[in-house]
Amino acid sequence: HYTLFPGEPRWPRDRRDLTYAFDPRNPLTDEVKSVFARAFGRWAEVTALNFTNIESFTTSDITIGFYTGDHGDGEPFDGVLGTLAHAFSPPSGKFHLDADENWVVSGDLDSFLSVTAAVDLESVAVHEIGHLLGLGHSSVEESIMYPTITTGKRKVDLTNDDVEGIQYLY
Ligand code: TQI
Ligand code: ZN
Ligand code: ZN
Repeated sequence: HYTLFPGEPRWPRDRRDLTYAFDPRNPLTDEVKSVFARAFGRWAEVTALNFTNIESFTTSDITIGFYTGDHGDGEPFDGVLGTLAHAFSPPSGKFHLDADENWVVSGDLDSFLSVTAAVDLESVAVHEIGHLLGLGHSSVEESIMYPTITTGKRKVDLTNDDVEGIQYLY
């Protein structure tokens, strides 16, 4: 079953149109940006939430960046595997990814086979956006919010449990 953060934090009712921006210090390809757009889309599909990519990193609701090691928030990244990414509960909007991971963007099976310790970016993004919106971890193994991911695997489809959790909040 899904869980929520203590106090059930969520984005306020009058904030259904949320903006996100990428840290200008790590310029990303359109392909990488489209992976995040797809990941947001999976949650937008089952809620009244809308997500728009804007340029301004200082004014967006959600901020996304790739960082290595200690990046100033007291939760340093740790190189390949271990911690892959973290996101904070509403209304923080901070979504950080470990730049040292071997992120797989295209998601096709061949890219997993050829990359050591490959981590599927879209799978991690869908999970972390769940946290950004207020979901904790789930005990349902197939769910997006289950706290384990298999390297070289892709898990991007919301389960009923994920949908029930997000629809309770929004
Ligand atoms: N990062 C952890 C996570 O996102 C950070 C974390 C631990 C956390 N406990 C938390 C965040 C409680 C919010 C609330 O779960 S991670 C997975 C999964 C990670 C883990 O790098 O370990 C995914 C990132 F679910 F597979 F374990 C993405 Cl999908
Ligand atoms: Zn961080
Ligand atoms: Zn998690």
